Amino acid sequence: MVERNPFRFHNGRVARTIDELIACCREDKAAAAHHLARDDFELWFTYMGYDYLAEWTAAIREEPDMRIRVELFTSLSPVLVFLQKSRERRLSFLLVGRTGVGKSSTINYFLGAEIAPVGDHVPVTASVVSYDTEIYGVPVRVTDTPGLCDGAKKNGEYLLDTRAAVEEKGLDCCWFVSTLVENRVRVDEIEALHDLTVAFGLKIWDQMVVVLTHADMFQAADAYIDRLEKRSRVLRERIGTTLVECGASADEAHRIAAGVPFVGVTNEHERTPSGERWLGELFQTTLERMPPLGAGSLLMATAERLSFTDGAAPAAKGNGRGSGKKKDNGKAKSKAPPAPSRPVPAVWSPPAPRAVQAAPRSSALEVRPKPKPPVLVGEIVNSAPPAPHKPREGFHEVHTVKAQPAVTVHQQIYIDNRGRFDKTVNQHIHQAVGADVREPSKSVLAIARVLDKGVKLMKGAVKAVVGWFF
Ligand SMILES: Nc1nc2c(ncn2[C@@H]2O[C@H](COP(=O)(O)OP(=O)(O)O)[C@@H](O)[C@H]2O)c(=O)[nH]1
Ligand SMILES: [Mg+2]
Repeated sequence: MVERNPFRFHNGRVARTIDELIACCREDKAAAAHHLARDDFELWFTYMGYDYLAEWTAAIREEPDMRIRVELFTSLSPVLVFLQKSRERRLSFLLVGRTGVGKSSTINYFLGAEIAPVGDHVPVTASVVSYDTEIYGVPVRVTDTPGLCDGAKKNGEYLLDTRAAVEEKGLDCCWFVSTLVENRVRVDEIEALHDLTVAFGLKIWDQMVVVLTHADMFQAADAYIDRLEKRSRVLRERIGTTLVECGASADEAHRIAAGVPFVGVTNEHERTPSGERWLGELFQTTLERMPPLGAGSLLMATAERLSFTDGAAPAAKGNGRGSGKKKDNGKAKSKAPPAPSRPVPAVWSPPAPRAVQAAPRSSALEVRPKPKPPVLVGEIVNSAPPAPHKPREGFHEVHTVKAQPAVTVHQQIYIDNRGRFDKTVNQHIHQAVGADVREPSKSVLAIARVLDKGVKLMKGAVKAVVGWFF
């Protein structure tokens, strides 16, 4: 972190980094109040180049009650630092799976951007491909491994390339993508998982999510659930065996394999045949497998697509923005078991250790109907000014290409603020910066006001952090 000119408190203490500054403020609230009143922090943040924090500190000046202001400052500044750090790094996904299983389709849908080309041709040459892009200012790299599962001839260099592509800045999540259409685990797939484990070590399994596509191939919910269970079981067993072959002890292999989550998806529909909104499930699961800063980056990249309910009872009726008009709560209930109601904690506390075996659950996320490929509103390249763009109802404009040749709309993801999502976010933030966001008070409304005014990109993500206050 920054180490230029330290901040000197009037009581003689010195903070060299923002973390130290906030720690000092937490210990000595009077000193914090003293410097907040004089706008000293704002000046220092500006000097250090932490514009978001400077903006934030300036914005909370609106809060007349100094006690609340100090509380806001000490509780949320670390969160902003966390988000800023998350935004400055690169979000990195690794995709493994046979050609044609739906890797590109799923990652594009998931990230809300056309990152990897979708197609069904088998690669002629097996070489690692990295797609670098930026989503809402967050650098994103998706590394695809064509050929790795296709029996194409590969050598040690191939895996070295894969490692080089993802390890330079760290890997956030690895998706092993396979299709539900098949019941057997293919030799190619197992070999690929074996090679991958040898190349990356067992640690790659901490970040693994198994994505099972083509759920739409099953019309009956029972048939789908049955296949999902069987396929997950068989794959899990094979993963365990592979891990042992790669040098893991039997216990270790069992523990790792048991912890790998499986998510059934369909790139054709919003819901799986059993009625679950798979995108929310995949989002939640992926978030859980990521290191804290990776989760922060994912939030930052998707912040504009996330929105939050206002804290009214989640399932009983529509709760304000968005979810109310979708009228699908009832439908969801009739098809899938209702989400277990969770008490809203007054104060965040560390979550209980997670059960190793992921239990089936309903997602806390709500997802808009499947978007068509990004809607091209206009492709005006001549001098005529483009017609004013009006986002489709329920969508909002998220990206305008330079000179307005096209406007892309994405789906919104609605997150139930009582769900697991918030807990996961809090957990990540807690791990990353030790920030403990608490006190459901009017101060939080002040945060919302402040965030509405500035720091636009962070709005969704910070709301996610404090979502359950509303
Ligand atoms: N029915 C169905 N088709 C899919 C699904 N996912 C992908 N596809 C189609 O399968 C083909 C290959 O998809 P792609 O994402 O390019 O696969 P990749 O080679 O693994 O990246 C494309 O025609 C997709 O439209 C799915 O879940 N269901
Ligand atoms: Mg592809």
